[in-house]
Amino acid sequence: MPVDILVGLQWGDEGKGKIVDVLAPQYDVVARFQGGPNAGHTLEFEGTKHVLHQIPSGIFHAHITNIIGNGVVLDPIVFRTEVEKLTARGVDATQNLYISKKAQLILPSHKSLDRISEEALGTSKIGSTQKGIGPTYQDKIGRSGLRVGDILSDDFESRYRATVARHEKIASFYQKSLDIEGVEQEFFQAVAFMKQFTLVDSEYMINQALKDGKKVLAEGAQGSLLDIDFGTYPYVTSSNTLVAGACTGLGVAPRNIGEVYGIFKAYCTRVGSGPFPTELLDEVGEQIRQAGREFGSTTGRPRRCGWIDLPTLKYAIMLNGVTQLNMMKADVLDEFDEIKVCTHYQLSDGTITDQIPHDLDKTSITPVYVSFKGWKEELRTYESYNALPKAVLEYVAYLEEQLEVPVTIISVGPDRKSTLLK
Ligand code: 2SA
Ligand code: MG
Repeated sequence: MPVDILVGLQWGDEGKGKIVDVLAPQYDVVARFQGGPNAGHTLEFEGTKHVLHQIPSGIFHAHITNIIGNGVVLDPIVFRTEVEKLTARGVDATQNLYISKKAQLILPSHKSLDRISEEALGTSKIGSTQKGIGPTYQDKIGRSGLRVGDILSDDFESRYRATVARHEKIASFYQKSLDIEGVEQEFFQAVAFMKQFTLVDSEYMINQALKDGKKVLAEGAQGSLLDIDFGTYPYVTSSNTLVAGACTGLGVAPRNIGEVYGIFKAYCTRVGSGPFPTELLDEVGEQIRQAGREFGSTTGRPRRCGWIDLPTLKYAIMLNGVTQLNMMKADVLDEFDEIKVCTHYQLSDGTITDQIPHDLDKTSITPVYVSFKGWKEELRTYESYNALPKAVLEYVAYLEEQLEVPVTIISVGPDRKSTLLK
C-alpha cells in the first residue's frame, strides 16, 4: 500500500484540516510530517469548531492511529493544552496518538529567540507565528536540538540546561535576555504529561502499517509557497512543506507515495510578510476577508486576501506531483459580481510569464487576469457537485484545463457536510 499525501498549494489555511477530516474514515493511519504549533487546522462538525495545531486531524476517529512524525517540531506545553481540550470534548487522545522519538522539542527559549529575532529584523520581519519554529529547526539542522525521545533519559534536565545556556548567549548577542522563568516549570510539567503517550520509532510503525496493507494519509501543514526551498524565501517557514517533506518527515520511500491531494481556496490568502502578487488592498480584499472569516486560527491575525493565482498553483502542482485537486471555500465568493483569475505575471520589462521569479520579494509584478461572472447564489444550499450553478462549474472547468489536474472535491461551507465529491 502506498502513502497518500495531502498538501496545501498556497500560503497555508487552504482548509487542509477539513479535507483530512472528510477523508479520514477511509484511512487507518493519519500522520503529520513537518511544522508544529504554527499550524492551525480547523474542523467543524455537529455544530462545533475544533482547531488542531500539532495533533493530526484523524484524532476524532477512534479507529485511526494518529502519528506525530519525526519531521515535526513539538511544543510540549501546546501539546498538553491540545490534549486537554480534546479530553474536555470527550476525545481520549492517549488511546490513538503516537509520537516519534525523533521529533524535535520546542523549548520555551526557542519561542523567546523567535520573538527576539523577529524584533531585530524590524520592518523586514518574517511575520512568524512566534511559536519557536525557526529557532527549533535551526537547532535541528545545527545538530544541537533535543528530541522527544530524550525526555526518557536521565540527563534530559542537564541537556536542557546546557541548551538554554547556549540560547542565552544568542539572546545576549541581540542585547536581550531570554524571558522564560515563569514558563520553565510549566514546560517540565508538560514534558512529564507527554510520558503517558506512547513514544515510538514512527518510521518502523508506518512502514509496517504499509506492509500490513493499511491505508496511511500524511497531513501537510502550512502551504507549498511557505516551503523552505521553493517558497517565497525568506518569507517562508523553516520546513519542507511539499510532498518530499513527507518522505523525510515520516521515513517513507519516494516509491511508496500514492495519491497526492492538492488543497487550494477559490481565492488566495497569506498571513505574515512577503510577496503576494494578487493581493487586494481594496474593499474587494476586505469583502473576501469578512465573508471568508480570514483571521489566523493560531494567532488571530487578519489574513491578506486576493484572487486565485495560477502561476503559483501550477508551480505547487508541479513540485508536489498533485493527482487530485480540492477547491475550498467556494461559497465565500457567492456575493461577487466578478471573479478574477491571475493567469500570468507581467514583469517590469514587459515580459509576460507564468513562472515564478526566484526573487519574487524584490520583483515588481503586475498580474494578468481573466474575468469570470459570479454565480450570485448561496452555494451552501447545494448538496451535489454536478448540480452546482453553471457559473461555478465553468470556473472549475477553466481551472482544471489550466492546471491539468481534476478537481475532485468542492467545499461550499465550513461543515463536514458541505463537502461535495465529484
Ligand atoms: P513560522 O512561525 O516561522 O512558521 O512563520 C513563518 C511564515 O510562515 C507563515 N505561517 C503560516 N501561514 C499561514 N497559516 C499558518 N498557520 C496558522 C493558521 C497561522 C496563524 O492556520 O492560521 O494563526 O496566524 C502558518 N504558520 C506559519 C507565517 O505567517 C510566516 O509568514
Ligand atoms: Mg491554518
